[in-house]
Amino acid sequence: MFLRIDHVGIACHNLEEKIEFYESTFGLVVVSREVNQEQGVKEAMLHVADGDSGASYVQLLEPLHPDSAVGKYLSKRGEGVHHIGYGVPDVAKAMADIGAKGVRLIDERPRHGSMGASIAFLHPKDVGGVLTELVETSRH
Ligand code: MC0
Repeated sequence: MFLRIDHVGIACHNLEEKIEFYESTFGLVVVSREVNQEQGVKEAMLHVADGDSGASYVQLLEPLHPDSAVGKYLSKRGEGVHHIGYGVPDVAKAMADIGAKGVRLIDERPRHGSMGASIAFLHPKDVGGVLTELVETSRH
């Protein structure tokens, strides 16, 4: 069902500071920056590696406002890993298959994600406390 880990989403208070840290400490390179109003985030994708089934990234996330998903997460838990995004070949099919197993889907239909991907979230309470994202992308 999963092709790869597409990205690990990391919540932070200051996107520019965190980009600087990941660039200078790990030598990662920002390949995309976006503001996603629907998700309430300003985010950057930093390329980690390429594999046969596509690339993987670190996604740094700064909330646009305190009552957004990432804003609430930061105030409750502080900075850190916010979610894991798995690459899937067909997000609608993955949603149907996983939903049929009793895992709550946060999204009723795929939404717009980073770098043109179609995404959907699974409820962390049904995935052992891990907010899980399904990512369908044609990028490699
Ligand atoms: C909240 N909880 C989490 C969590 N966020 N657990 C693990 N990981 C997370 N990231 C837990 C809380 O600790 C709490 O547990 C319970 O879930 C309810 O949390 P809440 O703070 O009351 O917040 P809710 O219920 O209003 O919303 C939580 C929910 C929400 C996961 C449904 O954050 C959501 O819809 N997330 C999906 C969208 C999202 O995260 N967008 C931002 C990334 P306790 O035990 O205290 O009750 S957008 C993105 O990443 C895009 C751009 C992309 O990848 O391309």
